Amino acid sequence: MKIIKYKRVAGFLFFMLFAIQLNAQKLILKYDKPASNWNEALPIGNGRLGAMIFGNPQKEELQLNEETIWAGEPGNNVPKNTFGNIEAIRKLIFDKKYKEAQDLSNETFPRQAPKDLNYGMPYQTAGSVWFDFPEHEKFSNYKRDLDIENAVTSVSYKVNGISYKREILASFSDDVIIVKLTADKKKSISFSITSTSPQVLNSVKTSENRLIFAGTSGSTDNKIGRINYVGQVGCILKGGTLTVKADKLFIDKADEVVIRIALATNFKNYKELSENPFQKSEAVLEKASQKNYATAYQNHVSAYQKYFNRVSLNLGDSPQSKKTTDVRIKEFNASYDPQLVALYFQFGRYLLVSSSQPGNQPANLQGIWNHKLSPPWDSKYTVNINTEMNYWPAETTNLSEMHQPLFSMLKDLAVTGQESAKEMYHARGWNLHHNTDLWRITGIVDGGFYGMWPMGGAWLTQHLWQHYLYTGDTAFLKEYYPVMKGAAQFYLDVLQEEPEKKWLVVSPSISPENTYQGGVGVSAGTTMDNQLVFDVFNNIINACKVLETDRNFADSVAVALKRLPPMQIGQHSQLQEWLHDWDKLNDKHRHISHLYGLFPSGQLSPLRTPELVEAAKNTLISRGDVSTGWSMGWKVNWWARLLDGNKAFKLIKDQLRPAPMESKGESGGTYPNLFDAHPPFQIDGNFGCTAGISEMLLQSYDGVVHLLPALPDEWEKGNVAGLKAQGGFEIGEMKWDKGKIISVTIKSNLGGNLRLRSHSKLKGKGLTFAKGENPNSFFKIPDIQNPIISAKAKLIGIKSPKVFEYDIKMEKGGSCTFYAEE
Ligand code: FUC
Repeated sequence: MKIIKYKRVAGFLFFMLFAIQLNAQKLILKYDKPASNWNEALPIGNGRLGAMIFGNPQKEELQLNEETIWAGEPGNNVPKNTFGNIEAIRKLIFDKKYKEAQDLSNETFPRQAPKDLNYGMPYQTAGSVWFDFPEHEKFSNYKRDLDIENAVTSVSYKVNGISYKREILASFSDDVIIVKLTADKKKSISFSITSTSPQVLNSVKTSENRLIFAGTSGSTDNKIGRINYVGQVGCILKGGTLTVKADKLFIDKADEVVIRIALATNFKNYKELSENPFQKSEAVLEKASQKNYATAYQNHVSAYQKYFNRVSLNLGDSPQSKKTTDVRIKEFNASYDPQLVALYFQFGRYLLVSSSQPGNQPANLQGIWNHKLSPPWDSKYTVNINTEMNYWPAETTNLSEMHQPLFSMLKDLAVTGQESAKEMYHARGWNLHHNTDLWRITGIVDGGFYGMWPMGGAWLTQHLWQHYLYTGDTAFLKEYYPVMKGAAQFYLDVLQEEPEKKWLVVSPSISPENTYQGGVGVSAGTTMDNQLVFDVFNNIINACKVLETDRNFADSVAVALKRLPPMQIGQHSQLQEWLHDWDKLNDKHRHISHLYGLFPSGQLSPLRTPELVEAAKNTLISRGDVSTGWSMGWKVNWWARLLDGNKAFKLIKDQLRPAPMESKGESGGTYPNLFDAHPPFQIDGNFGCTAGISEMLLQSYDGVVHLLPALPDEWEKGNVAGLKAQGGFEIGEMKWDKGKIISVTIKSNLGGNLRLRSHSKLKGKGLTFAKGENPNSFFKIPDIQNPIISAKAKLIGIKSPKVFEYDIKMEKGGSCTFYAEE
């Protein structure tokens, strides 16, 4: 009896150990070699500070970023005296003189920034801090990893029989980068520390016991670099000695060393550079150095986990998860490795927590990680898809607070954008075009083709309304109402009556970066613009209702809303990209902007607008799968909205292909460090695909919370917890097997009717079959006009899966659990 008991206990312990082991393996990126290039180095960040860690035993590099180190100085880039030409371009478009319209746009806004303007400033690196271990050239037992459950990276290896370890984190609680160096033999740690920077103006010196590096950001176009930064490196030793020379710290025979790097700039806000970076970095370093490493580590981990631990995802496991991450990426397409998808998903959440913290700058094209002075597309904010995509996972993957930096940038843009609205369009409110930067520019960037898109405010303000729909936070809505109103005012003023159907349209504009005839993209009433204005107007009308304010304004918006063009289905049975049926059959362009209506907007639904959905699907098929990283990330979301889990998974496979070696192009993938490749590295694809994985498991739009809407065959069994839905609902836990829900618990933060859509029949307390319109005001369905369908289109109808819809009355703070009906 006793023996059996012991056996059981031992068995249980073994199982637990194995489970813990497996669990410990779960959310880790691991490698058996140092990084040989930047795309193999591992990112850490606390929202403000970022570092890429290379893990080379002999010469460790910490490539550093601080989110406000941008070239240039305060100021907008709005061109003067262009309104006349905008009016002339409008006339040419309505006279069908499209080429002339494009020419005039190019002439008015040349491809090269004119002398007195700039086309946006680059985000820049501060340089690197280096640790030199001259004797660590030959090493064995090498391991390097990034543990995204704790937000810490480690390197370990052996030299001459001594085991060395580095642990590096970007502290969320102390606002410094901390490195802990240990060895399993006393007096073994001897190395030097220095810093280098590619910045033209930079210096490195030492004080009594610190390394101090400083610099000034670059001057470019007609802008002078005015960001000054100071970094301070302090060391605390156990045993050994610290000596300083001109530009180096020397540590000799220490048992253990903890290094802290503080980095600050003079940036106060987009118009003021009045902070003192030396004093700031000194104060932060001194405060952080009071804390011992163990406490600092604990504080960091709990500050990070407060956000990160809200969501868990298990899609299954396989022996692949024992391999190094680079090998798993190489083998992903030919292997069964569902855990890599969960890791990639959680890595996206890790990146958002690490690059976007409340009170800071939003994540730019590379989040916060960039080693260049002149990075691709300046690593700024491209808002005709990229910046928005960065924030798609914010609400759905339960990281609502990480959305805040985007909102506060919007507050700035609602001020700076008044200049472009007034000067270029003689309009009230505010707008921006397809780019902005630290200085909140709102004028045209990259000339009269790429830049002729006055829709940045329309798209970005969707995030304000979405945040409200997920959180129900009316104080937030009130605070940001003026930003939303300013965007709506702009479109009320710029809409033009087109001559044929008398619809109201934005003119001039483009369907982002695409053309409908050689070199010509400028036009009026593109489908995406119509969809965006439709959402801007609906949001403001709904916001006025919630806040019981501005009735007259809402009424005037409602009048214009009725005059927007309907969506159209063209001769190839496609969703028309332009007001006229100009779409090319062989078009493989990476932007499929008119599918904005399908995702992220909720204007199209397989159940409610089947013809439009069929047309959108035809468009998506004809554009093909493989494209830039962000384009594939978007496609995952679209296929999820088309309820095709297997096709969405195919796009995840494309996204998780090893990234091509070329540093440019339109065939994306994933680098060994799990960063998305446009190529080159661009972080939007990480966030887009993370959002897409979430969208495959849970959707909330179309009046319902849809459970497991697009589950691929490969994820037959799994569970997820913590995903969020509109109306303040949250998945407590959802388990499925053989593609069917076994059980689901849903929590309600706001109360109200929960309408569930499920592919499995459910049973449980409080469940009734859904009837009529969802009374929950967070689930209003937009009133979509019937499409105009070309006589040449051949729609064959789409097959929608059989679904069950239920209503449950939820109490605020309550939860409910349902099970599959056998
Ligand atoms: C848009 C895209 C490009 C790139 C750039 C940053 O212009 O068309 O592919 O992602 O943004």
